[in-house]
This record gives sequence, C-alpha cells and structure tokens, in this order.
Amino acid sequence: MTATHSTELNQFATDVLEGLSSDPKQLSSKYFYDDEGSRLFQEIMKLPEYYLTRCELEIFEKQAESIYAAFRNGGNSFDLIELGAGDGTKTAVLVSHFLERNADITYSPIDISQEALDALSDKFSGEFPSLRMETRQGDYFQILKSLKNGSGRRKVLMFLGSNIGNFTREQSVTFFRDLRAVMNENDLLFIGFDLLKDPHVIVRAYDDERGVTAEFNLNLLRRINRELGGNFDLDKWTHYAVYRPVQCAARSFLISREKQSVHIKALDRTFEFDQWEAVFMEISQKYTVSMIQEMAAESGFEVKQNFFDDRGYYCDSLWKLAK
Ligand code: AVJ
Repeated sequence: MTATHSTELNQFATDVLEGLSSDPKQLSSKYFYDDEGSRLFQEIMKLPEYYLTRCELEIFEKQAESIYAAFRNGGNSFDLIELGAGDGTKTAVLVSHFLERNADITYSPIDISQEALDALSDKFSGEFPSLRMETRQGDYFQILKSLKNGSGRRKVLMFLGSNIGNFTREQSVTFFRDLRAVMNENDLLFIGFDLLKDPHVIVRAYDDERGVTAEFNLNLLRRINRELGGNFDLDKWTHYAVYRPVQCAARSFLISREKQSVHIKALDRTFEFDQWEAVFMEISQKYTVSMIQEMAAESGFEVKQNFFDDRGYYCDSLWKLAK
C-alpha cells in the first residue's frame, strides 16, 4: 500500500470537508482510485453490464490501422501520452499494432495509482521489450505542466475510457483548454466518449447485478475511514444509480439507510445524515456527436476524425488544434 503524499492528503481532507458540508452532500469521484478502487474498477470493466470498455476495445481492434494512419500524420514518430492509463489493456492493442508497423514511439502512461502503473509496466515490458516507456505517477492536472516542451517530438495525448464523463461540461472545456495550452501545432488529442443509447442499457452499466459498482462507491467511505480516521459503517449505506435522459447523464449516490452521525478525526468534525439522505458521488456524462463537436470548437480544437464501434455505442474522437 502506498502512503498518500501529505499535500494530496490535505487536498483530500479539504475536499471531503467541503463536500460533506454542502447541501446536498457530495464526495468527488476523483478519489475513487486508490489502489483498492483501481482494482475494483478493473472488475467493473469485466462486468457484462459495463459495455464501455468492450466498445473501445472493439474500435481499437478493428480500426487500429486507420487510427495509426491518423496518428502518424505522414511521419512515423510520436510520443503517446496517456492520461489516467489504468491497466493499459486497451492501449496495448494500439501499441502492438503501431510497433508491428515499425512506428518510432514512446509511451508515457500517467496514473494516480502506483499499483496500477506497476502492473502496466510489467505487462508492457513483457509484451513489448523494445518499447520506450516512461511512467508517471500523480494527478494529471499537476503533471500536465511538465508536458509543455517534453521531447520536442510530436505528441498524441490520449484520454480514454470516457473518463471525461466524470467532468461537468464546464470542467471539460477548461480541461481541454489546459491540454491545448501544452500542445504544439501538429500534436493530437484522442478522447473516448460514451454516446447516447437506450437508457436501460446505460443505467444497468452503473447498477450491476453483482454489486461491484456499489463496492466501488462504498470503497470511498472505506478510504475516508482509513486515511482520515472516519467511522463510516458501510452496512448503513446503499448504492443508488439513475440515468437522466434529458441531461444525458448517469449519476450515482450513496444513501444513508438510517439517521446517523459520522465522525472524521482528521477534520475534527461530526457529520449528521438523515434517514434516506443521499450523498452525490459521481456523474457519468453521455454525448452526441454534435456535443463532441461543440466542445471541441469551444476549447480551440477541430474534430479530425471520429471512430465508432459497430453498434454506435461509443466514439473515440481525434482532435487537432483549430486554425
Ligand atoms: C472511469 C469515469 C469512465 O463513469 O463509466 C464505472 C467510472 N463508475 N462505474 C464511468 C465508473 C462506475 C467510469 N469512468
């Protein structure tokens, strides 16, 4: 288990204090991914209900050559930089294809979980002994600044898995503009977006039969207990997920089954929860192709090419800087 860095711990404490003091109460999904949370997310990706990962994998498997053609842009050397790489399973499909084509690439995965990065390193160095790789642990907002000049080679930034769905529209545009600020003229940005589809399919993805998603949410209470000295009793909480078709967003909540008080030592505070009170945990935004285009334009990009799976459930969108 890696100890959380003290400034990160302060940020975590501050955000938990702010979230549990607001009305309605909320916690940030960005704190889901401690080592245990990263493991649980890997379980989620294998669930029959969680279609997102398999859709993106299908796109990479069936369209690796077109993706390569779009990435290389005439040349064959570029740096692949992946924000929030996780276990890198999907990326391995692309990397494998690029290397078969004798591409001159380096791969720089960035992730908040050291354990996930270690697993990724082992996997990639075993599978691709010739690949140049440089892993970076940390919050990608912090690491972004160090990407500005980098190696001087062309960069392809990747933000896959519909990770963007956890941001509000405003946060997304701010994030894309921040990325744009570290990109040079011929650099590219490749983003995974989960598209609108039958709402029943979407809500099931966030409320699986086996309860892995519930565990994933509850794990954040466990993390607060461990890292901030909280006394959340997990049996007193239940996971609830909804999809709102007008807002095009799935949302998840932890619901307090009874009236209760929870003390958090590091905050020196006790929080009161009413029976059936909801704590907002996560938004998973879904998109249309025109929403994707609008966001690109608003943040200074142009869509270069969109890649879809056969069912049209998911889109990997490749962006270049707007002229
Ligand atoms: C990693 C943000 C893409 O929102 O679909 C999965 C996280 N939450 N199940 C998503 C998640 C519940 C996931 N992302």
